[in-house]
Parts: sequence; C-alpha cells; structure tokens
Amino acid sequence: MEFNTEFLSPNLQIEIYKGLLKPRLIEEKMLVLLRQGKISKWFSGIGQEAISVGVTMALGAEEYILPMHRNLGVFTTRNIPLHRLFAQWQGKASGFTKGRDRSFHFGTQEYKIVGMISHLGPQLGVADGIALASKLNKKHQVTAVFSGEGGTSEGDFHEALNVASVWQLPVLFCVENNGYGLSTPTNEQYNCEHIADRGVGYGMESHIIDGNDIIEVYSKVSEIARSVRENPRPVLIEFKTFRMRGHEEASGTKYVPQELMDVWGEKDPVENYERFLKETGVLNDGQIEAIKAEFTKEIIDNLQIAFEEEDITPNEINELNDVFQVFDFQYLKSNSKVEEIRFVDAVSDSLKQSMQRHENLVIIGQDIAEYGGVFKITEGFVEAFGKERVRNTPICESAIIETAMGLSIAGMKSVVELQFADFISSGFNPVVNYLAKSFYRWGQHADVVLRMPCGAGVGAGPFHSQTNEAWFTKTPGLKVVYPAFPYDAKGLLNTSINDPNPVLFFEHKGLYRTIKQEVPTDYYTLPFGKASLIRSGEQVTIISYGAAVHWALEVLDRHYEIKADVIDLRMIQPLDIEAIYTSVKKTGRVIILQEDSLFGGIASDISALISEHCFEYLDAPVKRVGSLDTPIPFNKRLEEQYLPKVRFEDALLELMNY
Ligand SMILES: Cc1ncc(C[n+]2csc(CCOP(=O)(O)OP(=O)(O)O)c2C)c(N)n1
Repeated sequence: MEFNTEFLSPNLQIEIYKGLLKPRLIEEKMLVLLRQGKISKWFSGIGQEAISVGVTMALGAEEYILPMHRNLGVFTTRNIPLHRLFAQWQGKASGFTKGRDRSFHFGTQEYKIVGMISHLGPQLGVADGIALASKLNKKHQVTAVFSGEGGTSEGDFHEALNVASVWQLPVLFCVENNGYGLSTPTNEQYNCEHIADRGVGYGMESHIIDGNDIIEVYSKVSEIARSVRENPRPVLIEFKTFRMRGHEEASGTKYVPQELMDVWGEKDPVENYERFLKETGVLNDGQIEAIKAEFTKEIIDNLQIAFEEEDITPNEINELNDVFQVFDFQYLKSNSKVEEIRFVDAVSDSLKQSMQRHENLVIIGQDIAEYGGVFKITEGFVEAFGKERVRNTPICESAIIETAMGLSIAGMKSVVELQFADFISSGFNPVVNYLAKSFYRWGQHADVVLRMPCGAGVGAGPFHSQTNEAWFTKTPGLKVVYPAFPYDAKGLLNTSINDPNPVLFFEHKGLYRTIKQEVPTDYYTLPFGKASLIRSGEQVTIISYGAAVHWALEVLDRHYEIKADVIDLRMIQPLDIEAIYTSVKKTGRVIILQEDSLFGGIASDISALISEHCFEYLDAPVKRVGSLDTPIPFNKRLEEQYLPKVRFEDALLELMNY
C-alpha cells in the first residue's frame, strides 16, 4: 500500500505510527487474557484502528469525541492512563464507572470522551447537543461521533443527522462500515450503494474515506475539521473498512467468507503503514522493535497495577447516593405582589423568569418559537430571548432529548417541551437509558427538564390524554414533578430548572386554563420532595396529585360530614413519604386517587408502603382508585366511565363505612 505522506514531517509520521500501534498491541494482549479467562468479553477493533486514531489525531484535545465499542484507538490517542482503562474493563474502582458499567460504556470530561450506551444510536443525537453548545458559545470546535453501519439503521441516526443539518451543527458523523453488524452483512442492513450517499437526503456534505489508510484518514479528517470549525456544518463520513474478528470474541466469524478475510487481511492498517515507513526510511527495524518493546512494557506494567487493585467492596449507601447529583437547593421566597393567574400562565412565567436568570438555558420543542407552542406557553419568547435560545425542532423526540443530554455535557441547561406527554414514547430510550443513568454510570449529570402536557378529561382519545408518569417513576435516576396548582407549578418548575438532574415535569392540560390562583409575580422556588396538606381532618387521608386532587376536593365539597386530610403529593420522585405516614397514623384510613389506569401505578406503591410501615395504625384496608385498565377512549361518556372521578365518591363512602 502507498501512503501519501508528502505534507507530513517524519516526526509526525512516527507519531501516527505509534498512535496506530498502541491499540493493536493492547488488543493482542487482551486476546491472550481472554483465552486465559482473565477478562470476560472483548469487542475487537483489530483492522479498524486507523479510523479511531486518525480521527482523534485530527481533532483538538478540547473537542469531544463519542466513540463506540471498537474505538480503543480513541481512548489511547487521548492518552488515558492504561491502568485506568484496564481497571474499567475489570470493573475496578479506579476505572471510570466505579464498577457500574463495563467495557467502553463510559465517558470522561477530563479527556473529552463520551462513551456509548449499548443502544448504539443515541449518542448521535448527544453529539448534536454538544455541537449546538459549541455553536451557541462560538467555540469553533467540532464534535466527532462514531457509528457502525448497523447503527445507521436506527431511527436515532436519521433523527440526529436531520437535526444537525437543519441546525447546521458542527458534527462529524463518522460511520465505520466494516461489512457486518454482528452476523448481518451490509446487503441485509441497507439498500443504497454507499452510506455516504444518504448525505444528499439530509442536505449534508459527505465523504468516503479508505478507513484502512491512516494517512488518508488523518489528512482528510484534519482538512474537513478545519473547514467545519470555520464554517459550522455537519459532515457525514463513511470509512470503508472490515471487521477482522468476531462481533465479540466468543461469537467467531464462521459466517464470513474466507475470500473477504483474505482481501482485507492484505489491507491491514498497521502492517502496511509499518512496511511503508521502513521502505521510505522513516523507521528501521531496530527503532520499530524499540517502540514495540516500550509499549509492551507499558501495557504489562499497567495491567499489573489493575490486577493488583482490590475488588470493589459493595456499599448500598454509596450506590444509592450516586443516582442523583447532589443539588444545592436555594430556597428563594418571594416578597412581591401576587396576581391571580391561570396554571398555564404560571408555567409560562417560570420559563420566562428562568430564561432571564440562566444565560445558559435553552428551550427546545416542536412549534415553540414564533408559534408559541400548541398551548401558547412560549408565546413572545422568541422576541424576548431570540431564536438561538428558543428553538423549534423537527419532529424527532429521540434526537431532541439526546440533544438536551449533549447540551448538559457541554455545560448548558435545557427545557424540552414535549408537545404532548404521550409523544415521549418516541423518545423513551434516551430518557430511561441515557438521562436517567448517566450520573450513576460515570458521574455525568443530565441538566434537562422535560415538560409533559398530559392528562385526560378533554376528549382527546388514546394518544393525547395519557398521564404516563408511572413509565418513569419506575426508573431510578429521574425526578418526577406533578403539580396541581399554579403556585406550585411556578415554584417547582423553577426548582426543576435549577436542579442539575433530569426532571419530568407533568402539566395537566385540563388544569391549564381552568385553575387559577394568586401567585407571586416575581421569581421564587419551592423545595422538592415536599407534599402539601391542602385540607386537614381526622377521619381519613386522601392522597392524590395532578387533576385528581381537584376531583377529590369536588367530592369533599359535597360531603361536609367527611373530615379528611387531603395530601397533594406535588411530586412523585422523590416522594414525601413522611407526610403520608404522619397523616395515615393520625387518621387510620387512607384512599389513594390517581388519574392513571390502576395496575402498576403510583397508588399501588404508596399502598404497599403504607401497609408495610403503618399496618398497626390502619382501621381499614388501604383503598386505591384509578382509571380503568384500558386505553383512554375518545367518546365523552366512555372517557367519563374510564376516569376514576365517578368511582372515587363511592369508594370513599365505602371506606368511611368500613
Ligand atoms: C438497540 C440495539 N439493538 C441491538 C443491539 C445488539 N447489538 C450490539 S452491537 C450490534 C451490531 C452493531 O453493528 P454495527 O453498528 O455495524 O457496529 P459493529 O459492531 O460492526 O462495529 C448489535 C446488533 C444493541 N446493542 N442495541
């Protein structure tokens, strides 16, 4: 193989060789350890090193890279101490995830690397967010994100490229086309000639690069990166290469024709470049042997450090304390005048005042800019804050939530407006697997608020009426707020935006324009995890949240004889369990009313907690009331029957007479 090194000094050629050689030598050692049973799993990048190394060398140290499972060369080229990498693979404390995640599933701000999650595609959108932050802060940096050709079949790929193109974000989408996705050959993966051809469809420049030629990778990516820094835009780069080993070592390569192995074996990036350097006199055998000996020693020494490190001693408290970043809550009270406003105005005021307070806050969502959002909550925001910070998005919930994650990685805050809470299912993966788990996995918070206009009672049918909080309260790592009154909505949304952790903020559409309250006109915050006791009585505890609080109050208004504690939870994660126990111990009777269908909802967990902790205080079984276990029907009378409002009164009276 010929390499075009015309414009590269001999020193740089040697640096490039060293960069290329190191991951190869590490991998060869790993394959030995694997056979000895000293490591459990290995995804080989042998034969593909030129891509990781060339791309990383073409980028500045401050520019983020989002690698995949075969990109060891990214990590070594960023000079991560090898013993930390080895400790990571062995699940030891000095790795990057405290033993909580395996292999390359980690990120490190120190080295500006954001590792993958298993689902492959989501990081493509995360790269968009990092690049957006770079663009907004005029940093003139590129972000490089990797995907295999298999990963390009995921919706995340399409969404991320589309957003990057519409917003002209400085992202290099680096697709390593290595012939197979697990056992699936390219002709069963996609049906165009080159993946780079798709660039046209996204309105995006694209290139095909020989992924086994380190000099071509380095030179061309350097040139593209230089140009993108000056003129921000996304570029799709397809690297042609081949996976020379099994998907992971245990699975083998039986399904790969031998001719392919032979052809690509001839193109080995390390051997060919080494031969070239010898032929051109840049390095001789002795020098090459010396470099190899130095690396081999480094690998062995670092392996020893990792093997000698003691295994982690599990500690429950440590684990639980690392689910959320510590939040330094500032209780800001308001002394200003109050004004009677609607729920919808409270949300809007909070957003407006938060935008004024946090220069690094961006609001993103569908139709939220000039149009003001479908509920008109961000009306006038573009005039006040500009289109850079109030961003209309294409219809792509996954990419937008991933973008929000990327903004957080780059030090920004974001509020994402879901047009309807129902549509979060199209962005479910990044919420429950990316936002929720990043802090626990590698200490990276997700400073993101997802606004969720939700709820039934408005005749909107199965897909515009759900209250889907239980999808998320199940997942550790997410905070879930669900106010019932304007005062709480404003104060809690302000706190949600201040909190560096991911918050799902549920706003019941039925309350938007029906519920009014006197609310301070200026900024204030309310603490998380505190329920509010909105009525007090000795006979029974009614626990609820969201619109159902108002339904409970309506029933009580008809039954003056019932003296009830009414607890409005205000948020479900964290849950104010103390307020619940205190009241139940006082009244001895409890009924939990939720709008969601009954099975698997919050009421069930609260009921279980009460049974476990307040059993001796109970005078009657804990009652749960929720919607029917069906989808939400459109017809008004069917919807009324579905909702728990009609059953709550009977259930309450039954409980009182028990
Ligand atoms: C959403 C999802 N589906 C399936 C898998 C299982 N899986 C892991 S890697 C892989 C193949 C990926 O192929 P490609 O993107 O081409 O990368 P390569 O392994 O070839 O480098 C599959 C199917 C997964 N991790 N995530």
